[in-house]
Amino acid sequence: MRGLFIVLEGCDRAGKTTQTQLLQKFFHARDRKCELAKFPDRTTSLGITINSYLQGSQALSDQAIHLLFSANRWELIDSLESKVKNGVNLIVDRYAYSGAAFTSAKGLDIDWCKSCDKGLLKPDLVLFLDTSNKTMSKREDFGAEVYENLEFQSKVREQFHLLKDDSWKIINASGTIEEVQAEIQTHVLTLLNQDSYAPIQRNLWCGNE
Ligand code: Z5A
Repeated sequence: MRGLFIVLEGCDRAGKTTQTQLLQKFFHARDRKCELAKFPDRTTSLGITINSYLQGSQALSDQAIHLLFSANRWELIDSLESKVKNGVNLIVDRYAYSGAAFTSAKGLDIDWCKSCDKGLLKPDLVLFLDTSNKTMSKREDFGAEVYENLEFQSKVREQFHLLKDDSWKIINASGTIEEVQAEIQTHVLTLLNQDSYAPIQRNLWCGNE
């Protein structure tokens, strides 16, 4: 049986990294194979350029950085797909939804933003960690990178909500770490209890979304 492909999305400091790590423990406690991935993946040569942009040391046009974020997913998708097909449950911290939400929040056309990631693997489940921008801004290190200001983050949140589809579950991320994880596990358990899954497909944004 293939693994599940689960994505955690949300605005800055929503708790995605914290929750992906706890969710991996949840899988391991059930003797299920589980690996984590994260976008941007700052370890590749494209990722190193993205990192310089995010830290403010390299300027790039809005279009160029969007294409780099997308290319960073395309350069890694074969390896991610192979893991899922070989039975690894994959939990991914940010994906194409971040790409479309962040760039369209700058005013670029959302359909253009989505088109660059059209045909990537479609997740089985997208857990959107939703919380107020005020709550996020109080969390550690908020403000360290280029997009981390409240006005921009509220636009991003609005754009995220335009991207919801049938694979999305909205999680209230304002609770304690344990409360958020409990809500996440409820949705994951529903999937884990299924006897089989439809084949994973490279059809993100290929339908009517
Ligand atoms: N970006 C883009 O523009 N286009 C794209 O295609 C992609 C990304 C993929 C870097 O992303 C930037 O890239 C990001 C979007 C853009 N810009 N912004 N904003 P990143 O994922 O590498 O980095 P990040 O957004 O800054 O996220 P983060 O640091 O990974 O935050 P997080 O994972 O959501 O939160 P966390 O690390 O789990 O928690 C942050 C702190 O809050 C930490 O001290 C925790 O202990 C604490 N925390 C977590 N949960 C709670 C709860 N429930 N209560 C209290 N405290 C908590």
